[in-house]
Amino acid sequence: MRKKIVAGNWKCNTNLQEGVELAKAVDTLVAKEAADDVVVVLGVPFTHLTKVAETVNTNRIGVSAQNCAAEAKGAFTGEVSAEMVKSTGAKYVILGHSERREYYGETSEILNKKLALALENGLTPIYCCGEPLEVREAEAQNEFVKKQLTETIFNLPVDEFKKLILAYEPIWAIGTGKTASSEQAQEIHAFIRSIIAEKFGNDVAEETSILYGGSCKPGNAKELFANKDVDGGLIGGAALKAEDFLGIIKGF
Ligand code: 3PY
Repeated sequence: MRKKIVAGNWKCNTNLQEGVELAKAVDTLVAKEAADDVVVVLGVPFTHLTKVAETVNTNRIGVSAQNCAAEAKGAFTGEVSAEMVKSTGAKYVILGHSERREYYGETSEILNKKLALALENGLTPIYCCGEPLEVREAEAQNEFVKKQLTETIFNLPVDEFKKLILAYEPIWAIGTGKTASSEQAQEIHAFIRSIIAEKFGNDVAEETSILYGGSCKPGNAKELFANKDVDGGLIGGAALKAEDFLGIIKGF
């Protein structure tokens, strides 16, 4: 049985104090109201990792970075390595988010280095893929996503691949209020699972959790998560309010 996962991506929001308050509120609500079989992850800014990991019950809530350096260590001013992330108590790292690809020029080559370092340091990558609007309009989303995966995570040995969580995030649905319809989400999730099966076999494909991201909210989580190939969500704006985040977790 593959895992059901709801991961928040706070992006560049909240100062440290606000972040700790939010983490506390999520921790309390999750302890009281969330189903035990849903894995909950908080993707917080680097500056918050240690404090958030000290604040939440890390047996229940996983802490995630939103990025890590493509180098292990050295003269790379401003970078935060996978080893540093791990040393804070974080267990996950979001990699390949479209905002990183688009605004910070993260290519498949860079992402391969980040993936290798994250895995070497025992972090679980939450690996994002997804197409921009013009690709969706040209109905070329499957080829686009396949290329993103073929150039990166499909190069991993199967035992490493099995450690990943995938997130499909259509770029046109990120922060726009637009959501892929439940059918659109199911269709591409099923496609992603089928290409994982082609590459690594059915058993691996069946065990891989594929999250949906892009304007997922309490109001649409239930419908999205009801799809057989949607195993949870990577949540942007709605993860910044504890009640909304819980509402999404309860979508299962
Ligand atoms: C969004 O839902 O806006 C996201 O980008 C989640 O990562």
